[in-house]
Amino acid sequence: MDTSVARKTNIPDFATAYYLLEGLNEIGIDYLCCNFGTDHAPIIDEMAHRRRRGEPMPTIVRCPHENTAAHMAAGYALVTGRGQGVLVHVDVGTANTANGMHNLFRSRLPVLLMAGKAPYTVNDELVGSRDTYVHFVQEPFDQASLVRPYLKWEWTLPSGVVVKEALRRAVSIMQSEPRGPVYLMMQRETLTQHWRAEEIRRYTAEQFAATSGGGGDPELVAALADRLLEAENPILITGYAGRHERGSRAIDALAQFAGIAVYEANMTNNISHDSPCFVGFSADKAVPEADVGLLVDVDVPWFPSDVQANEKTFWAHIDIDTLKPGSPMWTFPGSIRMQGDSGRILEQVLEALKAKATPRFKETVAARLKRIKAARDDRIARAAKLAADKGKPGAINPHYLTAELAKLLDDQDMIFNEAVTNAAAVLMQIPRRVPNTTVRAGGGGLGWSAGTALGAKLAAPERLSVQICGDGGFYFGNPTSAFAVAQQYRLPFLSIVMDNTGWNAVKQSTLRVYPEGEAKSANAFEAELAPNVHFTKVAEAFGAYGEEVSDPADVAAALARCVKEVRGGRAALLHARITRM
Ligand SMILES: Cc1ncc(C[n+]2csc(CCOP(=O)(O)OP(=O)(O)O)c2C)c(N)n1
Ligand SMILES: [Mg+2]
Repeated sequence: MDTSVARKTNIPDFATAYYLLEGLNEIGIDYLCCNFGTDHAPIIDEMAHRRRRGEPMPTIVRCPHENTAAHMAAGYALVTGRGQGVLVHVDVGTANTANGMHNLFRSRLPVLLMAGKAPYTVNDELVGSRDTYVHFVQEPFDQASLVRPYLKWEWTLPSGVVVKEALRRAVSIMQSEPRGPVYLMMQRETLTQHWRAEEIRRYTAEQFAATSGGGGDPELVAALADRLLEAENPILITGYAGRHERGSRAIDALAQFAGIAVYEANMTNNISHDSPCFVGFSADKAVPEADVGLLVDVDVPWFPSDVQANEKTFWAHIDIDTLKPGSPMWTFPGSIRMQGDSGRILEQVLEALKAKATPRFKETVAARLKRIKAARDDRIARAAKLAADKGKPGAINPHYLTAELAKLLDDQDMIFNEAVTNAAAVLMQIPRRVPNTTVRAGGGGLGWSAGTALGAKLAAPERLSVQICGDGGFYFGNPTSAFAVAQQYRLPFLSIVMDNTGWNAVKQSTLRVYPEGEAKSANAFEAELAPNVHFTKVAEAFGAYGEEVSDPADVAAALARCVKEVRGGRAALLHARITRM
């Protein structure tokens, strides 16, 4: 029901907060992940008002910690492509989302973050005026600065009369490529202002579209096709083309037609790992030898400190974000760069190449595909060898554990891989066929996988949603908040905690910089965390199923029991004591 119908009642007008909720519904915000405070009194009252009147508004998910709320929006956007709303409390709630905003921004995921602002009147001049201690201490000079490095747009709503216009602008910007977070702040007095329904204009999706990524410049497309026609050793590295099915299909089709070895570099899985052209997760050895290289939707194709790129390689950089304007430094090559939808651009390249393909080209490709197959077989054999060692009691081999998990998963099930120094085991041992089903954060803020798994489950209730994290990552993820949401909103997810007794990444980083340093001599890496903790108790406190496993002989059965619980509708946590750091 829109406001024109409401006008037929005897209520002459409504508060801005009423139109805010209606506007959110109109722009496609199905869920508001919320953590409330005094700033939200007008919104909370209008929620009850709309509910009483039977009027639509987003479904509310109350999150005990904002980190859960922000990352739930990430999970939902990963699955659906659509940004949702996150509503938090003034500056302090915003600060608690900063880690999430960093991850969403770096993953190019849309979200509409909203927060109140402390009231500005103090003598009860307006409805919503300051009435409690915190109103006098919760207005910093620049609230948005807490998250500004991660925003595409921000605004303080100046008046309720433009609330729907502001929402439409916010959603257009967050959904335009490259996608990302937007932030709307609202004062209490603005939210309580009353307006007549006809004073609030609507801005329809039909007339206010978002910008999508376009196709490639035909001249550059032809130039790339010419290079591929002559290439001896072409490679393709991608990080996030697989977020769209079209990008995934286009990469696989071009790779198979032109005999291109495909590597994945962080973020998500992009083509089926069964593809004859998929060769693994590190292009380090291939980069110096490539004569033609395609960088497709990728942030970090290799670490320059480890790899000497060849100055003669012709690089084509095709990306929804070729400029990386969110990063002061970005140093990867591009002999040509095409910004746009990688799926569309690679379809153009394939079409151009098909028109030019000679019998000699086809012979070269056939020979190359044999070489690529040998590299594939090699990698698969290496992975199997690593998984064959089960480890020892108290030191389960992560490769074995993840290989056992792989046996229990369906193609559509989703993995959120926050395993840090064991992330490679997850990638190697759980081959995926469906793109965008094993996801890592594009950012570096730990504590994302629990909330993301919950948000993904909200978007796709029929799929299993699995968080795999380290013991460090488990703490960062505000697990009490995550398991509370799982229980309250019936969002069963599986949490697998790979406990190596601390922050191995911190230890390894110190060793990389100072291989023979003081920290090594003293064996003091400042990385050990509390020993003998039982993470299962955290899950159990919220009605979830918990199992602790330290003997490799018990791993398969324990995993099977946990997966069964989750498929049956109850969250579960497996605390695995893996090889110590
Ligand atoms: C919010 C946040 N704080 C700190 C860090 C720095 N950091 C990176 S990896 C890491 C250790 C993670 O430990 P764990 O999850 O147990 O994985 P492990 O390194 O042991 O494999 C830390 C503290 C970070 N990335 N994000
Ligand atoms: Mg650890």
